[in-house]
Amino acid sequence: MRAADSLDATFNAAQWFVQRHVAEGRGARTALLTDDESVSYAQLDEEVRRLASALAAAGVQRGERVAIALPDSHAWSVAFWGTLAMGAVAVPLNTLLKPQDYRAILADCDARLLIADLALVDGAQTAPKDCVVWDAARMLEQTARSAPRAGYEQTNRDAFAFFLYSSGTTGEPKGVVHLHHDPWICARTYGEQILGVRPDDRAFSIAKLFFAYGLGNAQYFPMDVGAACILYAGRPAPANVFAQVARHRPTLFFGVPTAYAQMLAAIDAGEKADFSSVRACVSAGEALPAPIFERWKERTGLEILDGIGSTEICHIFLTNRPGGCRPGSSGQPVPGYRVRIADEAGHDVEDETIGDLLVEGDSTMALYWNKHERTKAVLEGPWIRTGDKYRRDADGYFWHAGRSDDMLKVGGIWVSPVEVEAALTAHEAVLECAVIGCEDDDGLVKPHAYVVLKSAQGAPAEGELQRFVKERLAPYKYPRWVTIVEALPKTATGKIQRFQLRAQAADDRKVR
Ligand code: 3UK
Repeated sequence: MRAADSLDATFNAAQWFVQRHVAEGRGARTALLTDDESVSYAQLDEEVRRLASALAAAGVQRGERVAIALPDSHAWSVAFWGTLAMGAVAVPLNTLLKPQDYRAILADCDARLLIADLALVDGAQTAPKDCVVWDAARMLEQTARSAPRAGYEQTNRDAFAFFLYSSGTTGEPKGVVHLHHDPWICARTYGEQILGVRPDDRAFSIAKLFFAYGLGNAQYFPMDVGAACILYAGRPAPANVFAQVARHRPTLFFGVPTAYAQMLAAIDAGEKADFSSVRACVSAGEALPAPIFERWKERTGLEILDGIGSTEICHIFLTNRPGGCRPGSSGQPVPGYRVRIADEAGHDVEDETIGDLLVEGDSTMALYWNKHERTKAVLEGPWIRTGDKYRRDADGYFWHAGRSDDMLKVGGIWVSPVEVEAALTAHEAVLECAVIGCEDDDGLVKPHAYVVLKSAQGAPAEGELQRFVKERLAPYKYPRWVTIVEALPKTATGKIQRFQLRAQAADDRKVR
């Protein structure tokens, strides 16, 4: 399915997902539900147009980047759609990062303006010199003060709409560039044909809005049909999630495998959870182990639809369907996407043979910003290489078989072993180290560090190396296990042989 076959050349995603509902008489419907308010589509549309004016008054031009570092909230939604409404480009930022990460991203995208919760991001410390910084209060003040823009900027359907930063193999940020038509394609494909999103749905996502997964789950899928988005600013610990579900009664629930495992542990420990309002549970970000699917079904009566998506493809392109789940698999292609598995020469492999996954669909990114060579390495005409190894069974179900790089998915979020190794090596006691992924008791991958010390005398105290990494990197990247070893396995040329370590680690733990 191609946008070019269905959309006018002029198309603004904010107009489609926000203003269209007002124009078609659905303005009174609820767009956003938070702990303290309910926001209608009419109110959101007006605030979006006010912010669009405020951004223009602050000097933001069409095509320039507006970075957003806010918790999931009413303000987040106004900031995102308001930026698109005036033809500028939204750059949602992960709120768990460290100052050096923000500095790198804000410089790379050349942000003209940063809207930030200053408790999360210190704008003065991280924003480039000519970048205007608004804290959330300032944004609300500017929005209230500005007259609503008359209409939405008439952008091209192929104009840049938002960048989503993803992590590269050495931990460097990669800006994935999406166009105005991309979320529309995801809504026509996964949203419409797999979820069957309806106007009376209420969507709740554990994955935050700054992830491509969360953005579709709790913004553009519900907003495609005038349904409600439940936005929660806090930490998605099981007790908080259960409280949100009890309070807002979502019909669509989106999680990641680690969150389902934590919720199951909480339920088994006696915490009360009532998922009776939910008609579909979704999991993505990393493979959902079959035992978690089975236990969730036992406890809640609900199936979890595991699907694989990527920041580059915008949302899910392979998925299990209601009633047709094969636990442990990623299901079958979402209508509108073509999926193939290729061998090293680029030829399609036979069923049951592992190869490289390639996907074709019209929500695929335009490019990696400022990364021309990286772009060429993954895009092949309309196809994109996901970097995943897959096999297809005789019934057409796809099974994840690992990554072609060393990248790890931890709690559904990228972790670069190279970045964790660099952080560990900065510790005075560490001579060298290697980080690999090991499975925990739920079958979910977490980082495991193998460390060679400079001297046995200077051994760091228990937990010291983990604390050291947490201080330097986003906390979710720290190694859950540290093993001190005499030496690391190496090739004749001195390269660390991660596969040897993985085999070695498999003796005491199950390893990927
Ligand atoms: C891995 C999976 C097995 C896989 C995402 C839904 O995760 C998302 O995007 P990212 O860019 O990562 C993409 C990579 O993550 N992966 C994701 N889901 C699964 N592996 N089974 C799965 N179900 O390596 C993929 O290439 O962070 C997920 C929607 C939008 C997204 N961006």
